[in-house]
Amino acid sequence: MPQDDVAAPTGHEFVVVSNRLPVDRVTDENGNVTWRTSPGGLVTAMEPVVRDLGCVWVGWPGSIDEHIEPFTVGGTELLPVSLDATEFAEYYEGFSNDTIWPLYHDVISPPGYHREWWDRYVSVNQRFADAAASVAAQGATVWVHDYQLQLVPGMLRELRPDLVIAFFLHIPWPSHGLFGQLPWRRKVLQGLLGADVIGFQRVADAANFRSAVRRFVGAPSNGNMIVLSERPATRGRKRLPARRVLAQEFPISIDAEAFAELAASESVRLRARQIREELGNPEKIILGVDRLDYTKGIRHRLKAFSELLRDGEVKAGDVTLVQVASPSRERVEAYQHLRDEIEVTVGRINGDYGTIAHSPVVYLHRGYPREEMAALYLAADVLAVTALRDGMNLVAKEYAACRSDEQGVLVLSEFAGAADELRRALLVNPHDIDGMKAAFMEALRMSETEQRQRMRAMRRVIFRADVARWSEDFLRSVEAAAEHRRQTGGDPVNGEAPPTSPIFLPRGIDAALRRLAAEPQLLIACDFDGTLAPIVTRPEDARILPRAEQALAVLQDAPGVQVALISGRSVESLAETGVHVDGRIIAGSHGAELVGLPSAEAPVPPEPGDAPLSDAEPRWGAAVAPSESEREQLGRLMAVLEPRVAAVPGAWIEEKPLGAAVHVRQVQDPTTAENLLLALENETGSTNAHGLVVHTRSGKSVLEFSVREADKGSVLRRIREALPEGPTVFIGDDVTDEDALRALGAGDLGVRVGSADSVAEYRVADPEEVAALLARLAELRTGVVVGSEYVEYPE
Ligand code: GDG
Repeated sequence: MPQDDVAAPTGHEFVVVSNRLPVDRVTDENGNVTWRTSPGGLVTAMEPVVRDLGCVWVGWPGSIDEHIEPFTVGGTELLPVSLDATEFAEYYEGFSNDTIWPLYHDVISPPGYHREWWDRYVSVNQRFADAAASVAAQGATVWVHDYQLQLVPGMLRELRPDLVIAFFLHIPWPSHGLFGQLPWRRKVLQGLLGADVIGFQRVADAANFRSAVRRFVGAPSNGNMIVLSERPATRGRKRLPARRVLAQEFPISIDAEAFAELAASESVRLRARQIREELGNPEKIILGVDRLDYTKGIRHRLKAFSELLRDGEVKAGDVTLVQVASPSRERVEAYQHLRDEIEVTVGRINGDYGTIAHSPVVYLHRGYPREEMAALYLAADVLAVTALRDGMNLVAKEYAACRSDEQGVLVLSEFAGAADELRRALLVNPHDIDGMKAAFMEALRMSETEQRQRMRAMRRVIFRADVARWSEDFLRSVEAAAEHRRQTGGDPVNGEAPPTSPIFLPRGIDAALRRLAAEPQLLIACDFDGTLAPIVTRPEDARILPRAEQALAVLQDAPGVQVALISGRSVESLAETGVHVDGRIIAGSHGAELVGLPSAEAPVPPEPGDAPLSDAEPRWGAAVAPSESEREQLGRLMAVLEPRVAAVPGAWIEEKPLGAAVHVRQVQDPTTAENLLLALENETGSTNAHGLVVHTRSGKSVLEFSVREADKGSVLRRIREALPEGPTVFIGDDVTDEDALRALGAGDLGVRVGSADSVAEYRVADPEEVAALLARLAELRTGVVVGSEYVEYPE
């Protein structure tokens, strides 16, 4: 077996380890050897990171049975790890691509379990670990990539406990039912758990992993943090202290700017026009770009397309499907079958539905330079990503990044990680052929305006969450893990005060918050009393919880986020509590008052202690000032309320610009309080003798009267209409908040505080939990950690 030269580059602070080095060898006709960057998901994603950080990259150079000295390409030092023919067949083609790949992609193809493959996987992983250990400086960070090297973190920890070890899995993690098939499941988990941080593409992947760890290793997790107990020294193995391992999703992305620039170049645009011409100027082009892999759903896509041709919904010449299928794993049997199957299908479709002038499917089994890919993206009216399972799918993101003209439709499988972020794609279940056909037709017929709206929203997501942001987020977590180790020696118990009173948020809400945090535009609307501020006896004593205020302040400063307070209180009374109103939309008196809408004329926000509102001087503009008849009604209302309320000790009237509220919280006897409210309701009801036309609403120990019809639902709708399109979070605790909760739609998030009946999807117990929820959202949106309380999300 050839010996690797692992001695050359030494003492690196940052080491990347992946199966394949990010370069391909090119030999020209004179026999000169050069290296050029190789295509592929991992390489595309890591290239900008490596370019910015500088590092040594450990990996296999792509040739068999050859020893290659370390070399440098574009400032990155490359340390080749050799593989011989048996290792290539058993470690790479066998265990990696014929066991783990199909198993982790939900056994779309049956995985093979062979003990000799496993043995080879172990020995090759050890070689990678040895190579990385030999070039890493004391305390360096080593970032290991992907499913071929799952044992490397554990091996590195044994060799070099000083290292900070990170692992990122580019492919999905299966449910524990499937993962449990693997005969070496515990060893794989233990290998991965050598890392300090394990990154996954999707929330569900990370959750599946933690669940497998609980089940097969017995290690519990606290939220995203897995807690490993100490491993005592045993024969031949040293003691490993108790540690914690972060297992969390970090959805990978692309260098969106670079793709946009490439697509904007004159040569690429010209080439896009040429492509259309070369295809005979069809009305519409559907494009597929995939490695030729059974996970990508190419067969399902072809089936849907061929049925559309059969049904006469599309015609050769009008619509062309261009399928780029880059060669992949060609010696693995399942891939050979797939290729045969696809090529037969393409031939059949073209034979059945083609004409002399037009083939409905243009199938290209080769790789192309990036410029050509960008030109294809520009030429395509529809991009079809119909993967049956896909960690992320960068092609989907690249397409949107290239489309600065905001045209083009993305048909995207819900089983690709990208579907978590690109919610404005036409999402499809690729197993549902009829559904996919309908989506293709919708895409082909979509108006330019709708294409623009959808594409613009997707581009915002991609440009904000680009690959730089991905690596920053990941490396920030790695740095936090390193800092924790420095401070505590890694011990999760000694180093850190255990959380005293963990705050639990409802199951599933964290995933919803992550999704919302990634939206370009977001409205966060909250009720005040009982939601942001604990209920107190005297309404003037109510104060927003500091943590909630801090979280709202952070959110409000984040681009694309709008904060709104929607309260039953008058705006004036809300301002008197000291809650910040600057830069926020404030709906008072259940929406009868509305200030701070971005399009409205800038109102003067009230300051606590300002003179109270007077009829003669309406400070809130026309939206609030009562009309002549409303003023008259207000007079009648007070004439009815005042004597009756004055007769009940503890009851009092809160005057509002457009109504009044009668509070009975301080009335000693609940029956007296209830009787007063009942009497008032009768006196002001529809058949009252006072000529009153008022709207009443009862809340907690309060009955509200308004001379103008308003409810929190209508005002929430009004606020949404005035803002750019995006989802809404609404949180409220009272029965009057149900109107707002009912105004929410798909993609929004409704949270009810307390245990009363509600249409809300989620529930939290009290304002403390609301504060924790907002803090979590602020952290996800901005990275700013608000408050130090520990928040736990039970699964
Ligand atoms: C794995 C996971 C995850 C393809 N053909 C050509 C070419 N490509 C480029 C694409 C894209 C990349 O390769 C493919 O990335 P995908 O994400 O679509 O898929 P996988 O290769 O399966 O990648 C995947 C990814 O890792 C990253 O974590 O998203 O889920 O399976 O960038 O543009 N590039 C060029 N010529 C080609 O012919 N130049």
